[in-house]
Amino acid sequence: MGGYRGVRMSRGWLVLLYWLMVGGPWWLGCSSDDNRVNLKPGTVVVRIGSVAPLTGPQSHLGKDNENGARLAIEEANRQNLMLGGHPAYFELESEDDAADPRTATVVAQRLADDGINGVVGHLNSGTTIPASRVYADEGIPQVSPSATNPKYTHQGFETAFRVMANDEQQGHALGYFTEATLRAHRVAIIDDATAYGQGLADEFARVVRQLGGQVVSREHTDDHSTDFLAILTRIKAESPDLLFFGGMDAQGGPLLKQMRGLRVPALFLTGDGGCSREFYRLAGIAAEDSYCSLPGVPLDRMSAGREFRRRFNARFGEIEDYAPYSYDAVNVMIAAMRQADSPLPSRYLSVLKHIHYTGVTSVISFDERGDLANAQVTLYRWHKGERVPVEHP
Ligand code: ABU
Repeated sequence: MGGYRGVRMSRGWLVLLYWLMVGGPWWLGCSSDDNRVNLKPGTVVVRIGSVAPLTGPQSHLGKDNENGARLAIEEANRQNLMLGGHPAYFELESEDDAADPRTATVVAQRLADDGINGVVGHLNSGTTIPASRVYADEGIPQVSPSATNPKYTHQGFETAFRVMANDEQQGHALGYFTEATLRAHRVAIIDDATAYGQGLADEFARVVRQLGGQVVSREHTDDHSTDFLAILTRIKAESPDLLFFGGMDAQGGPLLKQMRGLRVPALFLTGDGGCSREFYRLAGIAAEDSYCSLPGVPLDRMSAGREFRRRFNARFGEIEDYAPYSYDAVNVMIAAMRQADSPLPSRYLSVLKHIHYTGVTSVISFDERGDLANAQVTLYRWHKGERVPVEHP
């Protein structure tokens, strides 16, 4: 016990000494990163925040986002990059917002007060949107790897960017797939009343109606419920061809299982929040022949996708969902810092706006709002436990 305390104290003194020796504006905030004690004098420490739910029913997705960001940070540090004539050392500040809007703004303010250089996140639209005002007020670039509600980039904040399709694009793809490919004209819709789930469901309903389909039932739950029997019983009475769920995998899986238990024969379709391996784990065999969408093209068809998968698997295991996007979100931020030759938000933000960066998931450049230019969406079917692309760009 005493020996352990001694080691901790001497490390603390080393860090303090280092502070005194190197000091200055390059040291932005404090960190528990032990690698700092080995840094060369004059090193610029660049802190990138990753914010996602790391506790609760979406923690598997949050951890996946964090791991994608961490892989990018680790690889950047192996490149011995220089910024402003100084060696650059990148640190990940991983934060848990528990998918809660209020917590998200508290976390965002804390990161801003700590002088974070940029933020990757948040995971959910319902947290990303309120947090984006904090980052905008502080001039901190924010790149979301997974929040798809259009409002995030439609608020006029010059600090807000996203590296995947938004829900106008996803809702459009889902609506066309329903009407033109599946030829399912009578649809029932359930959403979880969140910015993501309800927003995507609204867009899906709009496109279905535009194409001549009929919304025979429209139901809302919340993002905590686990019992959908009453809603499903009402929907069964309408005999829909297809049930669309706007929400996340933690509810989509049980919902589909209960739907099949009630012998509702309709096709099942959901968006990216329910297109994960966790969805299949929760729904079990009921997930077979159900459909879902994901922004982007299938990873194995991305030019650097297979190689990314190999590196990620070796470091963290299976990809859950959005890790390639959080990896790209960090890297596009670092690319902008390198072009600006500075990690300071006031210097690299203008470069980020006009960047053209070849990532794993796509060639990343942003439109005037901060949305991904040339965004794409792929539809998948679950077949023998695998997510098989059925319609892609
Ligand atoms: N895009 C689905 C999950 C994240 C969100 O937008 O809330």
